[in-house]
Amino acid sequence: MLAVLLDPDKCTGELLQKILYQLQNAVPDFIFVGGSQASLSTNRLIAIIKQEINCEVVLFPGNVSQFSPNADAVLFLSLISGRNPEFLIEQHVQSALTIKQSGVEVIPTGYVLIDGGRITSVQSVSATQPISAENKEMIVSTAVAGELLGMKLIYLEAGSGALIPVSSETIATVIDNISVPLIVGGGIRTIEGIQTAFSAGADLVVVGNIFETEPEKIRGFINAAKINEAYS
Ligand code: 1GP
Repeated sequence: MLAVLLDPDKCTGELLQKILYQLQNAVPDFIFVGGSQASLSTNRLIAIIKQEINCEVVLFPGNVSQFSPNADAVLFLSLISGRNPEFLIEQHVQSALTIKQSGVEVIPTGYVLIDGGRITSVQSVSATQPISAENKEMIVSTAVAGELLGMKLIYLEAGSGALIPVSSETIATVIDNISVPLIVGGGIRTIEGIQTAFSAGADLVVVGNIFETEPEKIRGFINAAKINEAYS
């Protein structure tokens, strides 16, 4: 499956119009909404998406400010590759009652940041170190720890705009060791890139950055993911 990631602070004006036009013609499995920075625009973007497109909207929040009761679900992310309590539990405590009372579906997600060849926003904002892409043992142990802690999804993240996406070897090794679904994202810019991740076993691939500069590519990616789904 494919999720198109929209950052509420970047997807505005003419770019948003172009993105909506694409999404009206090819609907992805999910639209993820989120970014690394605090945002007051999440509600507005979700309202526009809901008005224009028939697709599940899943929050992929960088922090508590990005929660919206208008989403269909929220990835309740714990940055388990890092050692910063702010993103392991603090943001969760701050948002727990609001999220519970909203009735929005909550998906506990183990979020694993892997070095993607450059310092990405998630690394700098979270003030955590990514796991080296070479350190397969640490990556797998972290993913399995997330599963054992009860997380329902594991998300292997190279960081938005990463130079090097998570490798197919890493995806395959993690898949072999966990029994919850696997999300993969960060630095995937081509249809071949999503196909590589699917072939390695990713259940859901997230693509965002490339569509901010080339929104006209959205339809092609979604159609390629649907073909892949049909044959898998
Ligand atoms: C980022 O995994 C997502 O958190 C998607 O990455 O923006 O590089 O596609 P890109």
